[in-house]
Formats: sequence, structure tokens, C-alpha cells
Amino acid sequence: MRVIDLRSDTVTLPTPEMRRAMAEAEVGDDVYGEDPTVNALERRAAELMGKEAALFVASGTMANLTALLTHCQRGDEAIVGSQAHILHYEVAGAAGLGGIQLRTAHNDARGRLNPDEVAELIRDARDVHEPRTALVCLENTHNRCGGAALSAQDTDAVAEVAHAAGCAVHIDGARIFNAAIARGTSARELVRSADSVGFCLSKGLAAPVGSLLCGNAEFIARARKVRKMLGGGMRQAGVLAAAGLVALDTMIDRLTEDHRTAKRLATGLARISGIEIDPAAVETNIVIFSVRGGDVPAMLQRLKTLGVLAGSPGPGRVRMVTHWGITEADIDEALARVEHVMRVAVPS
Ligand code: TLP
Repeated sequence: MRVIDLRSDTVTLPTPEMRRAMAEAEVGDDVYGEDPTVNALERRAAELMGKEAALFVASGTMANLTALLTHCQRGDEAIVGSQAHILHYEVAGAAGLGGIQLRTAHNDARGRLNPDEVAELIRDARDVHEPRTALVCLENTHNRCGGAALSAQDTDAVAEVAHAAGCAVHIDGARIFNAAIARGTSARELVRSADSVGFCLSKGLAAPVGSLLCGNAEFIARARKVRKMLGGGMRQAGVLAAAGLVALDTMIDRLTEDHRTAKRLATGLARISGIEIDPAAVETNIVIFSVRGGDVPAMLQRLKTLGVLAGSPGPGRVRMVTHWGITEADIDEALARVEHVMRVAVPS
């Protein structure tokens, strides 16, 4: 039985071309700034994001944490969306390691923040009681909001109020290229009003490890020290960066296939009794649906025994993510298996 793994696009394996590039990578000690492949990847990332500089880090979590620690001092506040990955899935690193207080603004169903609400949440630092609001964070695409893609204008509107109040803006762009494709624009446009952006190589782009944090040269120089403090100063990291360069060269345009398979999956799920999903809302490679009156943990367990792996972002909800290696035939097979499980779990 073929196992169809829809838990995440993080399960993607490196391509043969990536493995070759890794084996042949020219490397040096990156802590001395002497790894030519890391330097090339950082230059490439900065150029793609339209920023002055970039920093290669181990993960999306590390990109966000490094950004938070670089933008904020201990005791500062950072505004994040109520559904933000930073809030839900990053082990409270901002608090645990940075002494940073996170304050939430409401994420609407499309992952947006309301600029008026953000403006109201920004503190008055002159008041002796209030913390300084140092940062506002956005997420694009938005994981817990079903992979929704923010437009450049959505981001600009939030950045305008943040900047007017002296706050920096960071984008968790783990899947920023998915957003660019969905919005029919470039990643650079989507992040034009942000002070920093992190994006991942190891999700739909299929590289084995790594993320890039991008921003102006002064910010990245400070972030480089923070990365070192976190123990993220890697040495011959060009072995990893080489795969990242191949990912940027060969895997971005391919993401459209994942959006197509996600749409096919959502359309099929919508036809299955007991499942609630609006296929029109699926813009990228993340598909989140509700199971009416169903026991989701039991359903996921049954699905697993039938060779379909999925996750749950909360009670009553299931997440499936399409990625490189998942074909239309896999989607049709997964749908047949889901339908079978639903017939047993939620008899009509
Ligand atoms: N997300 C993972 C899990 O942590 C949930 C996934 O499977 O989707 N920002 C966003 C928007 C993310 O979705 C993720 C990973 C990260 C940051 C963190 O990246 P990593 O896993 O590289 O630390």
C-alpha cells in the first residue's frame, strides 16, 4: 500500500540535483564569513526579497526567533496574529529566550490583521505603565488560516500604522513563494513594506534544511550576532546552502502543482458527507477542513491504518498539505480512503 503523507510539506525529500550539489559544494567556515556557498545563498535570498542582506539559519522557527530578538529588547511587546505560528508552535521562544511579551490581534479567516486594531494595540511608551511595542508580525501564507495568501496591500496597510508608531514589521514568510504564486506577483512585492522577512527552503521547496532571514544590512549584522548567541553559527554550512540554491533555482515555479493538487483535494473533500470545507477558499497548498460531529483523533488513526497521514490544527479540524511527490492520482486515492473512513465514522 502506498502511504500518502499529507501531514506537511516539510516531509519533502531533497531532489537528486540537490544531493549532487551538496556533495560538490565549495565550503568554508561560515562563522568567519568564508563559506562561498552560504554567501551566494544569502545574496540570492536578499535579492529575491528585495532587501539588502540575508542570514542563513537552521529553521523557520529560528528565523522568527532571531527576528524577534533582534527587533525587540527584553520587556518589549510584539503584536502577532491570534492564529500566528509564532504564537502557537514556536515553544514560546519569544518569552522563554527573549523576555518578549506577545500581544494578539485578531486574524480574520484569510489570515489578515485589521490595521485599525493594530493601531489601537500599539502601546503608548511614554506611559510609565506600558511596555514599548517594538514589532508587528504578519504571516504569509497563513498556516492556521488555511494557507491564505496576504496581498501586498494587506501588508502595506498594517506596515503603515506600525511604522507611523515607530514599530518594525516582520513577516513570517515560511511559504512566501506559495503566496506570490497565489497572488500572481513576486515575493519581493509581497514583502516590500516589511523590515524583515523569513522564508523556508525546507517546505514546498524540498531542501533538507534551512531558512533565510532578510532585512537591511544593519539589521542582518545584528541578527548574525543573535544567531551566534542561539548556537546557530554553523561552520561548513555550504553543504546545506547548496541544496537551498538548487531549491530556489528549480522548485519555486513547481509550487503551482501543489496548489492544483490542493484544490483537487478540497473539491473532492467537499463532496464527502460529514466534511465541511469551502474549496474556493483554498488558495495554496494547505487544506483545512472540519468534520461534522466526528472524532478527529480516531479518524486520523483510521486514516493512518489505511495509509493516509494528516494532522489536526485543533478540535474538529483536519489539515492536509500537498507537496512535491504528491500526484493527482495520490489525491484521488486519498479521497477514496477518506470517504471510506467517513462512511464508517459518520454513517448517514
Ligand atoms: N510549520 C510546521 C509545523 O510547525 C506546524 C508545518 O508543518 O506547517 N512559520 C510557519 C508559517 C510555519 O508553517 C512553520 C512550520 C514555521 C514557521 C517553522 O518552521 P520550522 O519547522 O522550519 O521551524
